[in-house]
This record gives sequence, C-alpha cells and structure tokens, in this order.
Amino acid sequence: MTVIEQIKESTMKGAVKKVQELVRAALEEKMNAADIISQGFIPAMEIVGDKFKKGEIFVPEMLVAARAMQGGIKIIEPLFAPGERQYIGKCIIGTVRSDLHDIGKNLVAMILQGAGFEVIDIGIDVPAEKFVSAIQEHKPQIVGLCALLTTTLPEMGTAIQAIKTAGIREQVKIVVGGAPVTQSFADSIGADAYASDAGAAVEICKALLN
Ligand code: B1M
Repeated sequence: MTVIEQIKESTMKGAVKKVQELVRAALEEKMNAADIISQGFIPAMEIVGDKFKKGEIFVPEMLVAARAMQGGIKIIEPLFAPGERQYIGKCIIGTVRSDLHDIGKNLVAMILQGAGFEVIDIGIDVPAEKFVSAIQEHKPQIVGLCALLTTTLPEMGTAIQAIKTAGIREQVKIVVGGAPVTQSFADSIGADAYASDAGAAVEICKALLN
C-alpha cells in the first residue's frame, strides 16, 4: 500500500496518531501537501460519508474520521500559512447557521491563505447578523458562505438577504460552496459565484478581485 493509501485507510479508521505519522512520512518523501489532501483525506471522507448514508456507520465513526483528518491537516497547515507579506485581498469565511461542518471551510480558508489572501474565519453555526457585523468590522472584498446540509442551504439565502438589508451588498462579492451547493442554487440566492472545491475557490476569489 502506498503512503497515500495508508493515509486514506487510517483516516477512515480514525487513527489520528497514525495519520499524523504517515503525513510526516509523506512530506519527508517530498509528497505535495495538496495531493495528500485531495488523494488521501477527501476520498477518505467521501467513503465515510457514503457508509454513513447507507447506515453502515454512525455519527461517532464519522466524527473520529473527521478528527483524524483534522489531526493530519494540522501537520500540513504551516506549509500553507503565509509569512509577513502583502495580502492580495481580504476574505471572510463562515459556515452558516445550524451547520457545524467545518472541515471543508477550514481547507478553503487554508488554501486561500496560501494563495495570499488575508482570511478571517468567523467559524461555524454563523447567524446572518454575524456575517453582516463581520463585513462592517473587517471590510473584506469577499465573503465566503459554506453549508454541508441540505437543511441549512436556505441559511445562505438568509445571510445574503441580511447583507442586502444592511445596505452593504455592493461592497462585497459573495462566494458559496459546500457539498450540496450547486451553480443553479448559487444563482437562485443571488450569490456572485459558486466554487466546487478549494482550488476553484482560489481561482474564483482571485477573479472576483478584478
Ligand atoms: Co455530517 N453530514 N452530519 N458530520 N458529514 C454529511 C454532510 C452527509 C452528506 C453525510 C451523509 O448522509 N452521507 C449528511 C448530510 C445529508 C444532507 O444534508 N442531505 C450529514 C449529516 C446528515 C449530519 C448530521 C445531521 C448527522 C446527525 O447528527 N444525524 C449532523 C449535523 C450536524 C450539524 O451540522 N448541525 C452531522 C455531523 C457531522 C460530524 C460532526 C460527525 C462531522 C463534522 C465534523 C466537522 O466538520 N468538524 C460530519 C462529517 C465529517 C460529515 C461527512 C462524512 C464529511 C464532510 C467533510 O468534512 N468532507 C459528510 C459526508 C460527505 O461529505 N462525504 C457529512 C470533506 C470536506 C473536505 O469536503 O466539506 O464538501 P466539503 O468541502 C469541499 C467542497 O465542498 C468545497 O471545498 C472543500 C474542499 O474541496 N467547499 C467550498 C466547502 N466549503 C466551501 C466554501 C466555498 C467554496 C468551496 O466558498 C466559500
């Protein structure tokens, strides 16, 4: 089994220490950090999600897999962190109200930081009013909304509506993402853009600065 396959297996099993050990080994072998995420962690979480859907595993198993992934990401994170430098733009990112999923958001935030953005992560379960106050406080060019549950998708529309009502919609570009989000949903709630993954989010956010 290759190191990346072992990372995938150990993530699914929730073996945090093993995952961290393997990630260190992979980095020593000069493996690309983004490949560890896209070929190791993301497929592992897809399989875990699929098993959950089929009733083969339950929330605790999903949670330990998520913790293992986060443990591995901690090792990789410093490679994406910017040093002292000029930022190319400022972005606020958060997972909408009632939604506690943050792995994808954290990945997007990390990759945006690596690409030169100043990223203000306002967390999970973020009510619409908090997006508004964060925009007023930090004055970003871009606001990123994440949702992982079909039940929390409408919260994205609620947040955009609150931003409009506060009279600050024209000051920001709004990008939406997360597994259940689609381009047509993004259009229907009046977002400026939809990004299917972290790589696309970077390209889109850069384009939105112009
Ligand atoms: Co949850 N969960 N979960 N969960 N969970 C899903 C989302 C689910 C699809 C599983 C399933 O049934 N197959 C399902 C949702 C079904 C639906 O809505 N139709 C589900 C459910 C039902 C639930 C609970 C309701 C379970 C329960 O309690 N009965 C519950 C809800 C809690 C809540 O939020 N209120 C719940 C809880 C949890 C855990 C806490 C156990 C844990 C989350 C831990 C955490 O985040 N800290 C968890 C997990 C781990 C998952 C799965 C397995 C994995 C999610 C993940 O992290 N994926 C997930 C199944 C799945 O997606 N395969 C599932 C990896 C991550 C990198 O991908 O977040 O899609 P993703 O991010 C991608 C892109 O989407 C994109 O870029 C990322 C990287 O490429 N992206 C953006 C994301 N945000 C973006 C923003 C952008 C742009 C791109 O711009 C701003």
